[in-house]
Amino acid sequence: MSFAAPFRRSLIPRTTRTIASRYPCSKRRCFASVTSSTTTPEAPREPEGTREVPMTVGDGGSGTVRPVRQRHGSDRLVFPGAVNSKFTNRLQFRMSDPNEAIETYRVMDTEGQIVDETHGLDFEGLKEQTLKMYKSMVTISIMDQIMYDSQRQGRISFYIVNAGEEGIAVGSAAALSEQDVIYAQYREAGVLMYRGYTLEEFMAQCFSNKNDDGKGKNMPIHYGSRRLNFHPISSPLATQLPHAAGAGYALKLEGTPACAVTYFGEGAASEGDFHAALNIAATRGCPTVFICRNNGYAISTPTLEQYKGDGIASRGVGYGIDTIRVDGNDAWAVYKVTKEAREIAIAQKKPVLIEAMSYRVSHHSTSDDSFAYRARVEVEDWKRRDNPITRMRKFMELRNWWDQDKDTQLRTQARKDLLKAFNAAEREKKPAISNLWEDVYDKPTKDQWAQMEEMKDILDRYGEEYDLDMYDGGKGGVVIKK
Ligand SMILES: Cc1ncc(C[n+]2csc(CCOP(=O)(O)OP(=O)(O)O)c2C)c(N)n1
Ligand SMILES: [Mg+2]
Repeated sequence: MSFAAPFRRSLIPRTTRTIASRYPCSKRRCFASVTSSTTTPEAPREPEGTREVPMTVGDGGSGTVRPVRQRHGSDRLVFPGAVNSKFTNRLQFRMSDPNEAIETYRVMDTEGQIVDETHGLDFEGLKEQTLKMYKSMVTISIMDQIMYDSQRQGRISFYIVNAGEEGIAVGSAAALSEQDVIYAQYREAGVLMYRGYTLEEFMAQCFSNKNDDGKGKNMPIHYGSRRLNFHPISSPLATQLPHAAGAGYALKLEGTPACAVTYFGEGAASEGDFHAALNIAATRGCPTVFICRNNGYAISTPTLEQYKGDGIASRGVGYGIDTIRVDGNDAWAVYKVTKEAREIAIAQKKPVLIEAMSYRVSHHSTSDDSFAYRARVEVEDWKRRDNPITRMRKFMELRNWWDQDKDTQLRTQARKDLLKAFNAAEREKKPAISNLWEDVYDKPTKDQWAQMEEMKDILDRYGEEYDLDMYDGGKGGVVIKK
C-alpha cells in the first residue's frame, strides 16, 4: 500500500561502516575524543580495513550492534550519529523551510469527497465500521454537551470536552486491534467509546459512584479500563509517553503481535518526557505509535508561541522515527495512517509518530474561559469551516448511506441513552468510605488500620453531622471487610 504523503524519516543507510584506523592523523585527531581509547592520534598506521575500532551502531534494541567504518579518502563522514554526511566547504546553518512545511495527508476533503484515489480502502466493506465511527463521534459530542452543562450546574466537579477532535480519537481507534495497549491524555474519550466503554462506565467515572473502576480516587474524565486495554488517564502531562514506549518494548520482548498507542497534545510535547519517550522508543525499536493531537492551543498558549520549527512532526524526523502529518478532521485519513503506522510498528519493530492537525473548538476544560484569550469569531469560523462529524456525514450522504431522518433518529436515541445512564449514575451511591484505604497498598498497613478505627470512632460519636447514607454501606462501610 502506498501513501500520497509518505512517512518521513531521516536518512540512515542500511549498511553502516567501521572507522578505519588508517584515518590520516590530522583528521583522526578530530575523532579522538569519541573513538575508543585504543585509537589515539598517535597510534601507528595500519593497512586500510585491517582493524576496526570498537565503534558501533545499535539496531534498535535487538542486542546486536554493527561496526561503523570510515574509509580513507571518503567524501563523507561515516560516524556514529552522522553515518552518511557528505563533507562540504560551504558554511551553512540549517533549519526547516517555513514555506515548505511537511505535508498534511488527506483521504477526503471538507465536502466528504475522496481526494486520494490510492487510499486502498474498501469503503463498501467498511460500511458497518463507518456507521460505528459516526455513531461514536455523535455520541461523544452529545455526551460532552450534557456533561459540560452538568458541571455548570454543580452536579459533577470537572469535565473536558472533545469538540472538534472526535475524528482523531475515533478514526485511530477504528484502525487498532483490541490487543493494542492504549495510553491517552484526556481528550480522547472517542477511543474508549469506539472500543466499547459503556455509557454507564463513562457516567460512573464522572460521578465517582460505587461502580467506578477507580472507586472515586480520580477526577472526572480520568477513565481507565483493564477490560479494554486502556490505562487510566494521568493528569501530569506526558507521563503516559515513556510508559507507552516501555509497554511497546515489553510487547516486542513477549513477541505479542500488538503495539502500544499513546495520545498527547502538542502542548504536552514540550515536556521532557516526550523527548525521552521518542528517543528510547527509536533506539530500542519499540512498537509504539505516538499520536499527537495538534489542536492549536495548550490551554491559553497558542501553538505559535509554544514552539518554532515545523510542528511536532519535524521532531519525529529528528529522532529517526517514521513520521507523518495528517488532517485530524478527516477520520478516514487518521484511520488510514494509523492502520499503516500499526503495521510498520509491529512488523518492523519500531515507533511511528503521527501528528494529527485539528482545532480545539471548546474551552480547554470547565476550569477555562477561552474567550479571555481568543476571539469568538475565530472559534465560530472553525466550526463553520470544518468539522470531523459533518465531514463523515457528508461522506456517508454521498453514498446514500445516510440522510436527515437517520441523523435525527441517531441523535434522539443517543441523547435518551445518555440521559438514562446519567440519571442512574447520579442516583447511585458513592463508593464505601473504606475505599479511602483500599487499593492503595497490596494490603492495608498497620497505620491504615489505625486510621480506619479512628474514623469509625469519630463517626460513632458525630455521625449525625455527616450524610453517610450517600456512601455504600453508610457508617458500616468505614472499615475494610476482612
Ligand atoms: C506536568 C504538567 N504541567 C502542567 C499541567 C497543566 N496543564 C494541564 S493541560 C495543559 C495544556 C496541555 O495542552 P495540550 O497538550 O496541547 O493538550 P490540549 O489541552 O490542547 O488537548 C496544561 C499546561 C499539567 N497537567 N501537567
Ligand atoms: Mg493542544
